Amino acid sequence: MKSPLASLLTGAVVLGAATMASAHFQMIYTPEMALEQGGQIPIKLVFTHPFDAGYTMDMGTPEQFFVIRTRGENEPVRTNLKEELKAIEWASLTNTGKAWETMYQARGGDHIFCLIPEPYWEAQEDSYIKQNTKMIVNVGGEPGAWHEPVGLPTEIVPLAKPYDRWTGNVFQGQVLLNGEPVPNAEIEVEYLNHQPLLDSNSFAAEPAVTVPQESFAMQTIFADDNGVFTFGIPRAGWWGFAALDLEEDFTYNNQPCSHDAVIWIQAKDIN
Ligand SMILES: [Cu+2]
Repeated sequence: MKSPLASLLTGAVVLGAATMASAHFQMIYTPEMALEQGGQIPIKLVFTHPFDAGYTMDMGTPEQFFVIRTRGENEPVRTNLKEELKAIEWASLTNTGKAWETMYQARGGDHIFCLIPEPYWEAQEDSYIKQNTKMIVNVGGEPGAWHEPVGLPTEIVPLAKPYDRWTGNVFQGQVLLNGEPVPNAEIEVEYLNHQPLLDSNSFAAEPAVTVPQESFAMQTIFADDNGVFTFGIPRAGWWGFAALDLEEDFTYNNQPCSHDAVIWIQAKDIN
């Protein structure tokens, strides 16, 4: 977090960034996080601007993509999925970007999907962006280890099940860097506002909601002294949380790199 003075000094830069309608978000998407039963589920990896289905960035080859399956007291089973990925093109409303897909055989319990992407060069910010991302699928309501850290370099550990939130509940998570809480971490929050169309690898043109003012497209919250953040969920659907720039002086190819952590939740209406 910048001090007010630092923000003043870098005002020009901040103003430039503020013209972006919404934030970069790494997605690991599948239609349903809370499945009744196992089976083949589609997984799409897309680096995009989910609120407005905006510019979709070209993903490189992921450094790692794996899933950890946990179920009751059973030992966690880690499966590498990187070799299963197939390259696709994902169409936003304004462009097409390189993305990835695979099919996965889900069984009972929690499946913690983890992506460590190749950093993305963001020329507008003279910086790389690396968003380590988690998305958790549960099958059959069987308990798993959704609340345990995986051990990613940057990670959001959920303090509430990401797949069992009603609309109106809160979601809490703890932001970690190398296993340690990140006090006052800045977190951007976005709603997946355009339905992903899996057959055509694109977003639906129609948004679910419209904003009263541009600030609402990408909400900003801060974690507390323990790296814990709280968000009240106003609407059913997918919400993404991106904790930004968690590691000071992190670099890639001798350039600055924002080392981020992303997690997704899927909320349902209570009725
Ligand atoms: Cu962006």
